[in-house]
Amino acid sequence: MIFGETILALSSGRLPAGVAVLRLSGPQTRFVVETICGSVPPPRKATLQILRSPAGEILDRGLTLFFPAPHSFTGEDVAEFQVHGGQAVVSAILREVTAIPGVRHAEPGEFTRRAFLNGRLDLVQTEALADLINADTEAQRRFAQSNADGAQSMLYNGWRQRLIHARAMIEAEIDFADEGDVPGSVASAIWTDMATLAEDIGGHIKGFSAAEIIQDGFKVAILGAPNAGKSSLFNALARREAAIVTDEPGTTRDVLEVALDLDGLKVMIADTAGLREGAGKVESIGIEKAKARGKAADLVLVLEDLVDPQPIDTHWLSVDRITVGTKLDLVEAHEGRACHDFRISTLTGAGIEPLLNEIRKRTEARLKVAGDILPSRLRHVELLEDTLGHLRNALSGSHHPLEIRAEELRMAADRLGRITGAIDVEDLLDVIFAQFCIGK
Ligand SMILES: Nc1nc2c(ncn2[C@@H]2O[C@H](COP(=O)(O)OP(=O)(O)OP(=O)(O)O)[C@@H](O)[C@H]2O)c(=O)[nH]1
Ligand SMILES: [Mg+2]
Repeated sequence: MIFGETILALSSGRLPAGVAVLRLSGPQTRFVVETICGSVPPPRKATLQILRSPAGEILDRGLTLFFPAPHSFTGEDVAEFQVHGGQAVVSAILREVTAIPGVRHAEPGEFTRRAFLNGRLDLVQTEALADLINADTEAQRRFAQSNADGAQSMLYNGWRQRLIHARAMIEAEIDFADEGDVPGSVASAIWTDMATLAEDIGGHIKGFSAAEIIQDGFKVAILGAPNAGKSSLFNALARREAAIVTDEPGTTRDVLEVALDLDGLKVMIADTAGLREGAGKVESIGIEKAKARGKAADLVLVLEDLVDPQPIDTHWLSVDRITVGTKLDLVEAHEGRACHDFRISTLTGAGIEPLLNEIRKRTEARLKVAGDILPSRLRHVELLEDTLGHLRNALSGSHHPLEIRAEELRMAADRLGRITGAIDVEDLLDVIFAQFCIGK
């Protein structure tokens, strides 16, 4: 696809920086490089050049890289300028280059959008690229990396081919039914394969919860009676004074949250208001929020003061939980109710490491049950569910004419094709590319 306009943006991070990378893509690229740098360097060879404004004023000295179409990120002629990462240097280059007719500033995600429209990447890969750029933890990075490489796309393309093949065979059966050319056993093999596929898709959809844990974090909520030591544990885990701690019951009113990186896994810890009856207006709102957070969590830590135990009612909670006895430093090690899974002291640090290990183990356990390739967006899950719905209609419709069952297979393949963008997705593009920053 040929775009009329050439686009330019700062593709590297915040200025000032040691080096800034400006990226240019489109039909005017050669002309711009010639104008600014005097000549176009050999393809893909970093070349030291002086960058000048069209009027001849020196802008900076830097490395120029030229990637001729179609072997570039966008599939168009692309150039990159690696220049000194000063605000004024970059502003001057942006200003001078966009003053050249046919060149303008790029919109967010526009380079990637061109790459997609030129078939350099499919939609799932572009989404994975956005995830890779936003990845904070090692697990997020690995997950995004494998999807950007095409693992997820390959899975869907393989499934789509199977659906298309099945439909072709079923239609052949319709066409040649009279001639008896397509033996019934072929059709039955096809339906067996489709039943397997339906199971695979169903299992894959279930893996989305693991993808959510990788991407959004394993959600841990700290619950307990007022003064149980929730905020103290929260601060110990956050390794900073993130929450106010006082000896007054009812200190915490809102839900506070910190993200932890436990050996490359993202874990979200929430501190909550102490649960008790007869609280005032503000505190009651806090308690409702605490309960809601508990219900939405993957794991709840139920804290209880070992010195002054005030058990809380948790019958409304159906989430995995760990009971934690607190303020261990105030009791003799053998004292206190021995019914807690863990006993900690935030004062001495006793028991905190084992508790963290347990949280990490539980997070890993939730990820292990899922396969290697997971749907990475709700968008994928919705389309996979549609696909599965049509596939199941085709499978269960043995009392329907074959034409109708073949049509269900076609719709299933169509829905799957919309995930990677093999099937018309014009309406989706704005949503997807809005996830990117400028220069990507
Ligand atoms: N000795 C000792 N005191 C602790 C420990 N953990 C918390 N405390 C004290 O217990 C009191 C309550 O601690 P917080 O962490 O604010 O308790 P909380 O559960 O967040 O209380 P609310 O927000 O009011 O529900 C404070 O005075 C803390 O200093 C501990 O491990 N050892
Ligand atoms: Mg608190």
